[in-house]
Amino acid sequence: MNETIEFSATVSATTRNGVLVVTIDNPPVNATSVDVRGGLAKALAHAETAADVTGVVVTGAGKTFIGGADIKEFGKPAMDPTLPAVIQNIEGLSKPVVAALNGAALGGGLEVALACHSRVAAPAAQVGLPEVKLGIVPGAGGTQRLPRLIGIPAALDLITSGRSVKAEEALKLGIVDTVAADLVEAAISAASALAGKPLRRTGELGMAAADPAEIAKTSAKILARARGQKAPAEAVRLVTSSDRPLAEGLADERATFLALRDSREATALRHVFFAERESSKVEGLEGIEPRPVRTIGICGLGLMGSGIAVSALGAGYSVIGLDQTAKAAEKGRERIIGLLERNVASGRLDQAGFEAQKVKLSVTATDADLAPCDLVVEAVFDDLAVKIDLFQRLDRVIRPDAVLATNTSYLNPDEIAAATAHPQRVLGLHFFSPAHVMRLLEVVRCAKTAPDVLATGLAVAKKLHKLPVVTGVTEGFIGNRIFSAYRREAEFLLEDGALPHEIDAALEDYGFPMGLFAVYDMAGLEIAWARRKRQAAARDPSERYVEIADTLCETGRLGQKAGRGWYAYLDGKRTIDPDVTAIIQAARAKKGIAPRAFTKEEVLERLLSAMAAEGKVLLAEGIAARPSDIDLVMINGYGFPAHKGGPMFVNG
Ligand code: T1G
Repeated sequence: MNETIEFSATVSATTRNGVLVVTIDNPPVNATSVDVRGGLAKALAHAETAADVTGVVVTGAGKTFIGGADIKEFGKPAMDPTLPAVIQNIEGLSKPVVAALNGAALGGGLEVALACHSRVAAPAAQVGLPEVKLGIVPGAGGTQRLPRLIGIPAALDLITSGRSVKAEEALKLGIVDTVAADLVEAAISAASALAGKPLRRTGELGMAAADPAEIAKTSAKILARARGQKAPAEAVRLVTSSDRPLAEGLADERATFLALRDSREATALRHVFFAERESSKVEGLEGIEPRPVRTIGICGLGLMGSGIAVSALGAGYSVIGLDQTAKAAEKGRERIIGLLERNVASGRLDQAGFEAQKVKLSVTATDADLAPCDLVVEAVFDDLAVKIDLFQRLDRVIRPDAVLATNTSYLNPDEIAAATAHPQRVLGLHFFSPAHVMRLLEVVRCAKTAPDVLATGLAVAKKLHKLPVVTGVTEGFIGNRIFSAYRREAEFLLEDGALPHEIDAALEDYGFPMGLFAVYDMAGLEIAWARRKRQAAARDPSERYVEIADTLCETGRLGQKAGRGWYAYLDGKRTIDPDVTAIIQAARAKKGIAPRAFTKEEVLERLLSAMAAEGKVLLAEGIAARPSDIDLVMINGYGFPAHKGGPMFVNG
């Protein structure tokens, strides 16, 4: 084997059969840092002049090809060589350059590959341009080269969604030319075969004809979905105008990228990106091994339990479902199988996957059948006595080292744990409904939860592809504590002069998919009503209390299912209900409040401040470990627009 040439600290190469095989080794994801860019530039210059080099292969060390530009360098002055310059060198090299995609080629990573003259992917590789998820657009040729390679419609879909595609789909789309298990060998052969031949330079490819009406329709849909975000709109503009001269398109793209990179929206989304990677780092758990989990028991196979089961089966766990009777257990199985069948119908799961998951599911009405479980999650009726009784029964059938998790939303897990033989093995896993869809998982650290049990909860959350946020014990944990505070402030606003639809409009303009009162109606008013009635005796009479929601419930306005709540639902359509307006006006008069109009800005200011104030209390109480955790909970559990960064970021 020829000697290795070190072009920089992170870029080295060896020559094999006349091909310079360049490897990028910049852990953890081979981001195109300034050292990587410099090393690549030197390797290309060497290849151009070295007589013994007929072609180049570029590949990555580890499990990622290139994870993109180094997001940590954003906000710092750009250092030469810039990525577009390196990419220009690749495309313009006189000798063939072949990308050997050993893993994820994302953002700038795919842009490097697009400038290569051919692309070979390993079967496990994935490619994508996720920049819009960071509030920016591709800044190194993606919006100009990808359409030239796969056409404007396909490029529009990938760039505005930011989704990644696996190797097989990339092959079908024409992003990669070959999928090969023996990756580098295949890439070397491809480079040798291209030596001395005219090279396919992506930037010089003609643009495949596309139906303007189709493009206009797709673009309109994307803009509607963007809900006012700038990046998707700019991506649409750049891609749909990419049939102009390459240099012009690249200049426009770069200027747009730089402008967006420093925007509030991009800063917010970068905050969320890093927050998501921070949330599973829990102080004091360094070096603590989670307990092995292979079989998960799920007690209660209703909406929540069946969702958790689907999530667990999808992650490769065996699942034993328990319900009160054989009939209920069988009904639960049908519900779970039905959800799996929906995954097959939607293409999210193939038939083989369906069969493999189905055989890993068993259901029972007999507690003792849970004996093999390493973890048992209860999702039974949210009543303390019911949960305590269940956990005490489970104590008698599962191993002492098995982990017990409660999915309770509002009960005190410490009280449940205290009733068991081994409280150290109890924690909360608060899933959000539907549990097989929602990423957020509040991992509740009870007073006695053992460190390795908490580590087990985090490890299971990661395997379930959930976003874990650790919370201490308080009523409603992080999410519902903040939600209660923000809902309380919204009801104060009603008394002060605003109306439900005005508050909802302000929230939807801000980027919430649905306003608070519309969500309230969808979830139903009775659960909050029951909790308020439970708390009535202990309520501090000096505290402001709004009776409007109680009046609605007392008059049968229990929400969408009842046909009326905060709104009226005529034929399912949500409409303003003058009777509700009258109830609100009467409540104001009863307290002698002279109502005033509120602008959307004032409504938002009050609601966002209420969220942030409650967040600060949760931090002071040690319930939340860091402000960014609170942002993640509100974004992933309550519709807070990610491109605003979260209530703590906004008020930071
Ligand atoms: N820059 C800097 N650090 C990054 C990074 C990046 N692009 N990607 C990941 N990290 C860090 C991450 O913070 C974590 O750090 C560690 O790597 C492992 O990440 C010009 C301008 C590649 C699929 O958006 O999707 O290119 O917590 O836990 O699960 O047009 O990371 O260990 O300290 O996610 O194996 C576009 C973002 C950038 C891809 C690997 N690229 N990254 O997943 O590891 S903008 C992206 C990912 C761009 C160009 C534009 C994933 C991954 P720490 P991880 P993973």
